[in-house]
Amino acid sequence: MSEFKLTTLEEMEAATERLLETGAKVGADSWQMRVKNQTPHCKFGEEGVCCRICTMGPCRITKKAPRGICGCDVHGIVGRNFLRFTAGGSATHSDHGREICHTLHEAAADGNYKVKDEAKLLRLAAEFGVETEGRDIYDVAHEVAEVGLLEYGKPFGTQVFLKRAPQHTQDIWKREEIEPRAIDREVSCSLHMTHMGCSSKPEALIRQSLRSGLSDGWGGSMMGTEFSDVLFGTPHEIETEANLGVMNADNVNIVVHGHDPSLSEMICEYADDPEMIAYAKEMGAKGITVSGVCCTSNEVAMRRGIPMAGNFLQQENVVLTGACEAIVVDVQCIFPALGPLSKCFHTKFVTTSPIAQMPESDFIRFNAHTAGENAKAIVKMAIENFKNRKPELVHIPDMKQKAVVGFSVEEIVHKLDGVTNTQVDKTGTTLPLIECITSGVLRGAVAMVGCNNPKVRSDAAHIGLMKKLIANDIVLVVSGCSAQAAAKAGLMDKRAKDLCGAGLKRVCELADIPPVLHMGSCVDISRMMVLAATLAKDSGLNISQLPLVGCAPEWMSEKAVSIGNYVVATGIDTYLGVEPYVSGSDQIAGLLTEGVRDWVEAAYTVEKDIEKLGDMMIERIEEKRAALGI
Ligand code: BF8
Ligand code: SF4
Repeated sequence: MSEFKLTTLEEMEAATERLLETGAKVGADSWQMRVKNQTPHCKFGEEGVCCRICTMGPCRITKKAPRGICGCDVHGIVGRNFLRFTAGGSATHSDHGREICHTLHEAAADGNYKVKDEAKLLRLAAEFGVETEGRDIYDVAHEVAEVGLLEYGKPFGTQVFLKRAPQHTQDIWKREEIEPRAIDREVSCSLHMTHMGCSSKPEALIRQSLRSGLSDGWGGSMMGTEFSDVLFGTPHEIETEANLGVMNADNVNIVVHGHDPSLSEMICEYADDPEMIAYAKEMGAKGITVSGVCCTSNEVAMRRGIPMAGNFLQQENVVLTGACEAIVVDVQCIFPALGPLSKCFHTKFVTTSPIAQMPESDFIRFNAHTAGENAKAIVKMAIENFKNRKPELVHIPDMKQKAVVGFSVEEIVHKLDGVTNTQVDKTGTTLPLIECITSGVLRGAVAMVGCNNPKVRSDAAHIGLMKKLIANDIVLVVSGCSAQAAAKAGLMDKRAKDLCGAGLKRVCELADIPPVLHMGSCVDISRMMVLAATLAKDSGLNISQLPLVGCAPEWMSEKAVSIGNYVVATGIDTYLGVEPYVSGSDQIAGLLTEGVRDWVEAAYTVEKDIEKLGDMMIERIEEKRAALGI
């Protein structure tokens, strides 16, 4: 085995530079160029002080003009903007979850989609009160999907998954009146509250921001995760690779991008079909390589070991390799830039969802009934496009790392079973992990998530913080583009244990895990919520007492704010490396960074200096330990 070495940021940046040279040759635009045109950014927007929710405006708050025309002050405006931002994220994650419910509702023994994890389906049926005795598994699946769909708009009560939280957390949500009722209701209510002439009181707006976030994390996203597991299998340890070097110059390269695994799962099926492989060979290629970008990539990496070509800010790079026959997208985080960019190359940019329609793309409408035909047509289209490659433009950076992924809660518990002391039966629990933490072998855990953002040197915060934390015996659970940053660097290679402190290194050896555990896509942050809930129940502590914090050092999307809100509202302190648009109101900023602690036992910390951000997380973890006397 070759010597293990992390890929450095400089190496990754040099690879990008080389690709941008190809881009310059063909007259391609890039995000690096567009950032220059867009900076400096609008200050009113950055501070969150611009309001355009009615046509008496737009109004923007300055010293000279402290109120909008309706009389709304800066705190009302900033708070409303923050709530709308959150609602956008909750809606997006949750609508993805809803699509998965529909896919499950279409599942059939002889259909495109089948039930892969029956045990999980039966557990969900019990949780949802669906009768299973003597019933066909597909009847059960359809009824579970229906109950799931009803969670979106049920008229009375609160969301069913809230019951998964420890009683203490549920009590807080009730006491603070932030229990989400129904997913769509919280999104609608957020839009209602922020309509002209409704709420302008900071506390009310931030409370609803937490509630809307919770409707996502303990509702829409959780549904997305659970039902995807039922349909496509619950992830277990699997080997894969990451970075652009996973693309293969000799093969037809299909890149899947977006979030909903329904499409990418089907593409992977057909790309593996001997008939398709034979066709690719007929067309002059040696085979077919499917790789991924963003969360769709995480989904298929976790379940099938499909390699990860890159994360958010690398999506243009896959086209710039000149070796991408098709980039096939579903929803979310897709640069509209891919349309014009693909036209500079032979690449087919295939959009598939009515939710994400873009100019200069080939639209192949994808749905559960026609999924097989659609996927086959797309794979064929890519194969037939191989001959259109311009060999002089082909350059795939020779850069990839091995990664071990697939750490669902079920898999983490399974790994922990391996280190259980046989005298007392702790199998099926998180107790071995809790013991590692109480004994101090592990200091704690950080859930690192979220995007890339040109405001931060790409991947630098993710990778830098992870290296620092593992050296301090803090284990990482990661998802989304953060997970891909880790994988690209090599931090998901089990040999990365050598970069850990002595305690974490020992744990990695005993449990046979890498120090950075890939838990999936961004909707899979719901897995982290279940893990935190399980740790709290198994230890008898409250979630807020656990030496565990959340971190999104390079975040950019509305979804990330929805996530942040539900993580904080679940009692987990959350550290951000990019400022949300709230600095214009000391009251809103104050609530988020301190005030909400009185409600939910956790709050946000924002720090752009990444070194400091890391120190603050370590400090917080140590404070929590000290409070527990461990
Ligand atoms: O949902 S981490 S850039 S890909 S928003 Fe998007 Fe951010 Fe990546 Fe996944 Ni999540
Ligand atoms: Fe201006 Fe008020 Fe209308 Fe907002 S709601 S645009 S602050 S008048």
